[in-house]
Parts: sequence; C-alpha cells; structure tokens
Amino acid sequence: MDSTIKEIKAREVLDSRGFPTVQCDVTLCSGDVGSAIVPSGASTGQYEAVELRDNDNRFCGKGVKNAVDNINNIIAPALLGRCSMEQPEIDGLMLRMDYTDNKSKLGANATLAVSIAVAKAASKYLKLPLYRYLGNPFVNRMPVPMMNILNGGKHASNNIDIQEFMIMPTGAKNFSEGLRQCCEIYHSLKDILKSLGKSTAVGDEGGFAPDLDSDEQAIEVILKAIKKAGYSEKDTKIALDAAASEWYENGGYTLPKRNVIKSTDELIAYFDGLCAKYPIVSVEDPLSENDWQGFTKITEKLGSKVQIVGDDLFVTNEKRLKQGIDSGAANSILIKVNQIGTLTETFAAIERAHRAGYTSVISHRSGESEDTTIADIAVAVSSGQIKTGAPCRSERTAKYNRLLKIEEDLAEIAEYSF
Ligand code: 2PG
Ligand code: MG
Repeated sequence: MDSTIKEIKAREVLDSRGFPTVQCDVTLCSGDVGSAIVPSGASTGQYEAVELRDNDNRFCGKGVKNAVDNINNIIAPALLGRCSMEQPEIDGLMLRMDYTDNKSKLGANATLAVSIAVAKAASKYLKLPLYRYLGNPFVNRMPVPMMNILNGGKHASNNIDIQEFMIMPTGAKNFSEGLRQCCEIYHSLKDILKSLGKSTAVGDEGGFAPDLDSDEQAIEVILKAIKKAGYSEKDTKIALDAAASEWYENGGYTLPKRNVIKSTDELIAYFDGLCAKYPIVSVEDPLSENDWQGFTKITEKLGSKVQIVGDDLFVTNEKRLKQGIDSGAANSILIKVNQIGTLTETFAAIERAHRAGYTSVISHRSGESEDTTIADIAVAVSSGQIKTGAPCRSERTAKYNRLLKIEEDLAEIAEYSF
C-alpha cells in the first residue's frame, strides 16, 4: 500500500540553545516524507517523560545518539510495513516496546520524533494540511498568542524570578492583527527599556531579559509598552508563568534570584494581589508540581476570574490531569508534546481537559527548532491559545509564520476569540 511506512531514519541535530536534539524522517511507499524535530525544556517538570541524553563527553553530556540509535535500530524495524494512518496503533506499539511508565527505555525524544514524523507523512500522503489531518473538516479556531516578551527565571541571566511575562491580544479581530499588535508592543518595550538604560538582550524564548527592581516593575514596563504602541489594557491582557517548581525547597518557596522565602499561602496572596492590581488573565505554575493542595486553594480563590494553568503540575499526562480535575487543581493545562512523548497521549490529555471544562494552551519549549508542529496542533484541537515566545529568534517566529499561513488558508471561516 502507498501509505505504508518504507523507511525511518533519525539523526542528531541542534536545538535553539546549541544542544543536540532528535530529528526523524519517515518515508512512505508513496514517496511522501514526514520530518520532525523534538523540542527540549530547561525548567523541566519532575514528572515529565524521560528525555534520553547520552551523558558522555560529547556536547556537555547532552548528546542524543542513544535516542537516535533507538529509533534506527529498535523502533524503525518494528514499524516498517505499517500503515502511516494508524497513529494510535503506532504510538501504542512504541509504548509497548518501551514498557516503562516514563519512556526511560526508548526515550520520549525518540518516540515523539517518530510519532510526529509519522503523522506528517500521513498528512502529506492524504494531501491534507497537518491541522486538518490531526483535526477535522470543521476546525477553524485560530489561537490567541500568549507571547512571552520579558524573560526571567531559568530562561535568563537577569534578576527576575518569574520566568515569563506574556501579553495576549484578546481584543484583536483576528490572529494576524493580534500578532501585529504583539510585535508593535514588543518593539515599544525595547524602546522603553533602552530609554531606562536597561539591557535589551534577549532570553531563550526571545523576550527581553533586563535587570529590574521587582516583578511589579516588569508588569509596569509592559503596560507602558502596550500604551506606547497605541493599545489599552482592555484589549491586551497579561499572562504569567511563574515556573514555581523551580522555587520549591524544604516545604517552602525560595525565590532564588532575590532570595525571598514564601509559604504556599503567601505565594497565593502574592498572586492574588498582582491579579487584583493588573489586567492578568492567566497564571501558569504559580506553585510547585507537588503542591496539589496549594493549586486547589489558588483555583478556589482566583479560578473564577483567572486561568490557572498547570504545566509542571500536569506534564501533559492524562493521569496527573485526572488527579487535578478530581481535586479542583487549576482550570487549564499547558500542552507540551515532549512532556509525554507521543501524539496519541497528547491528544488524549487535551480531550480529557476540554471535556472537564479545562482550557488548553499549546506550548513550545525553551529549546526549539524550525519544526512548527505545535501551530498545527493548536488549530487541530481548537485550543484557542498558543504559547510560543517572542517575535524574535526564528525558532519562535516559525510557529507564528505557520499560523499566518493557516489563517490565510482558512480565509473567511477562520475564527479568533479568547
Ligand atoms: C515553560 C516552558 C516554555 P521550558 O515552563 O512553560 O516556556 O519552559 O521549556 O524551559 O520548560
Ligand atoms: Mg511553564
């Protein structure tokens, strides 16, 4: 059959931080080729599927030759001859071959590269854009960008503890307008930082990474940039990713850069205060991945007006998400394909979230590449939100550019709303 997998070939390539990652090409008997490059995080959650690294003397131990070999020598022979359109079966077969809970045998970087490349090959065979192949004939919802324009935490060498300060153009009339607004705000932020004598060097996700007096000052300069660009707090909202798992130690939170110590309740009160004072619509990982009770508390307190997003808390894992749904922890899930390692499991988590009334935000990692799969996934699942960095660094703009093309394809049926 033409849709049958004829060849699978993996190799080691580079991500946007200069670390190796896995690329995989899947060729079908028809000659169609699907190619994927997996992303990689810096503030990784404890419960993420295992990213296999060689831990030898190449690339500071970060080589991925073992993951590449696992694809070429173990996964490929098992998948040759299978129909590329059997995505759940193919992903299921890899899960069974791995037989661990966290993909530590084959590596989630190996399974994900194959999973995405198979889907892309099948979509090419069917002559469908990826968002249609993964979605359905009716999908038409463009995501609102959750654009990280000021970086701190593990993504930058400045003095800010909150990892991401993002803008969301919720009042724009369509995706491309929203993207334009974000770019204009990004450029006015640069001008403002320059005029304050602050650094305009950028962090891993392309946002500026200046030293500032406080988190509040970071939000204030962003609000100024919104105004300077000609927009208002009515149309442009703020989202934060605290990445607070990075702060957790000995039962409390130590914000490392300022060396401030807070309890769960104090952190909740802190975010409550920020949300009351500023137009913040979404807060990701305000607490650590193990602080289930804290997450339930903050969701009870803020969840009716603010999106509380679980990233390290859920790690795109349906089981952890179920625990969250059962205990009222968070009301939204961040989706990162490499946290779980196959498309089938990713889609199961999104489906479960939506059925429970949770929103989903499709997300990049701090280590990225020219691969734009997440843009198609955001449209395929009608997520309505995408987090993919600043309009700076081609690995970030590649996703925005892909979405511009999708919006053009959707033409008059495209929808955009928050
Ligand atoms: C996050 C991500 C992406 P990393 O915490 O949400 O912004 O960072 O990829 O480093 O985990
Ligand atoms: Mg996060």
